[in-house]
Amino acid sequence: MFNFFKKNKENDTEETIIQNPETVETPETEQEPAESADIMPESAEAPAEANGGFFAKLKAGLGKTRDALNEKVDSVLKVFKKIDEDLYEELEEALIMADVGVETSTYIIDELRKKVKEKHLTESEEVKGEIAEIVAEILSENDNTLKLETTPAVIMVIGVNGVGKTTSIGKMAAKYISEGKKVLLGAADTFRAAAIDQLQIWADRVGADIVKHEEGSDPASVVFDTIAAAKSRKSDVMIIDTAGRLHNKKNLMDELAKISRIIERELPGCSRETLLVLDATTGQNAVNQAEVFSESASITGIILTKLDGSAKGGIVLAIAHEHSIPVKLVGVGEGMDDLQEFNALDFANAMIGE
Ligand SMILES: Nc1nc2c(ncn2[C@@H]2O[C@H](COP(=O)(O)OP(=O)(O)OP(=O)(O)O)[C@@H](O)[C@H]2O)c(=O)[nH]1
Ligand SMILES: [Mg+2]
Repeated sequence: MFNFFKKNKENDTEETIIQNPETVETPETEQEPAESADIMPESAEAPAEANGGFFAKLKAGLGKTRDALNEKVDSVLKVFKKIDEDLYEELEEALIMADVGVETSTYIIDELRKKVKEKHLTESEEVKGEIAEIVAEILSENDNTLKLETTPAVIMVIGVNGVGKTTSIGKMAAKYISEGKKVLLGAADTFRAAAIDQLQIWADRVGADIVKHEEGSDPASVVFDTIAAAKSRKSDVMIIDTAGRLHNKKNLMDELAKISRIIERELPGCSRETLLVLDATTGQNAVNQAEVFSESASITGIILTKLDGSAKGGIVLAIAHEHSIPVKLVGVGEGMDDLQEFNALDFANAMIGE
């Protein structure tokens, strides 16, 4: 049995993570992490090949969000048949309730007013397609593609405790290896021995190389050695796991900055992604985390995890619109192929399309 997560609990008292207690919400799903860490994901054996498979999975994964957003909008449209102020108000309320955020909900309604005017729409049933289009536009505002152009390319994965960093790294590694790439993992979450073990298990599962040091060692030196190994082994992608918790926020941010400097110095000009992992079940708190991490790290993209257990996927719109950070990957389950590259149109359709 692995005990990574039990350790987590023991450490809870010394944790000062970036969460505003007032906005922290209880995740809607009970996680059983110790169990899930143990089991080889079933879906690893049957990767969804066709795009249709991915879309079906995305739609299923977004089921709760879809219920929250799509159903609410539908019920408003059923009651309000004419396009008038009352309809706009009810729609805005429905968006806010679905965790889209006040600013972004207001923006969507303003855009809707423009479209209604331009197209001379009068019946509320015509509105749904327009909302879906605005949602797709918001999600396409930023470039959602991962840039992994150099050899090695570097992906640094950051985020608060428990959001799904290590799991997402395992899933990414599996994907790149299946594409024939050579993947090297760097265990720079040295805060807990169990974190290093967890990454090692993923490395073994997917057939990636790993560089690791002792618990408590300097994460920047792990990164230094990972870079050296990536150069000598000619790795295509180097993925760095980082600690989600430290004694305080300043330590965490200083550590991330130090790792960044090492990468800049040792691999100048390399393709580099700094991906912030956010747990969709935490709703607006995820948006707060994006704000805090943006202050210290040059985030190039978001990995939004646990969408499958969340009705709060609407936050993806707030993140894309209010923070201009592209969502690059989404986690829709615990299986190895449950991390998908973000596709704005598919996502908009899965969230609010027919
Ligand atoms: N349902 C679901 N669970 C997920 C997803 N991504 C991660 N998880 C689960 O979330 C739990 C925590 O994941 P980790 O990868 O250990 O999180 P972490 O950010 O590395 O955590 P620390 O290292 O403690 O900071 C595990 O049980 C994962 O299986 C997802 O997309 N969907
Ligand atoms: Mg981890």
